[in-house]
Amino acid sequence: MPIQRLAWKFVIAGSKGAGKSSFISYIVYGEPAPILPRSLVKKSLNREINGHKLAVDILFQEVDGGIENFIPTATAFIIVVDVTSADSLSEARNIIMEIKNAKKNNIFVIGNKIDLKYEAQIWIDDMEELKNKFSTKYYMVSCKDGIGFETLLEDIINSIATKTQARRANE
Ligand SMILES: Nc1nc2c(ncn2[C@@H]2O[C@H](COP(=O)(O)OP(=O)(O)OP(=O)(O)O)[C@@H](O)[C@H]2O)c(=O)[nH]1
Ligand SMILES: [Mg+2]
Repeated sequence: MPIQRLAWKFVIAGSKGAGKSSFISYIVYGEPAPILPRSLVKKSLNREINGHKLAVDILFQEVDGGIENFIPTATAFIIVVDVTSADSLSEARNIIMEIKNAKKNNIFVIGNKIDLKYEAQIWIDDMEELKNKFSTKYYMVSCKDGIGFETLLEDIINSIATKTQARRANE
């Protein structure tokens, strides 16, 4: 079976201090080590999805400020929300609307800092609202203690690969 080689760019956006760098660090290195303030990191993976062998290079690009220049080339958008900040949710909503206006999909919302749940201003209901309105998937995580990362990347990869395969099958 031939191996399909794919290169994906994941754009990581969200409010200041929401945990974008920590999220990338956790996904790529398995620990919340502080990395470069504006991260650009690659992770290579081999997977078999729906009977297809894939070799995927994922480039994680942290975006600070306007997302518009990053929309055309992104494969997926990961919007990090700090659950202790209501403003962080408003900012996420604006970013999602901008992506949707550009007719792009593959948007994943990350509710981060759930270790601070007693200080949370945002919870599952708010994430469900985004999901219903914008068809976004969401995950609740803590980049501090690693909760919620068990199947997160696999789930995102599966979701994108399955959509890509379905699209190719229709071509
Ligand atoms: N308690 C807690 N703190 C977190 C968590 N994730 C990130 N932080 C802290 O939040 C602060 C901001 O984290 P960063 O990963 O730098 O966030 P960022 O979105 O990249 O920030 P900017 O690039 O400055 O916008 C740091 O002090 C982190 O240690 C978490 O899950 N729980
Ligand atoms: Mg950062």
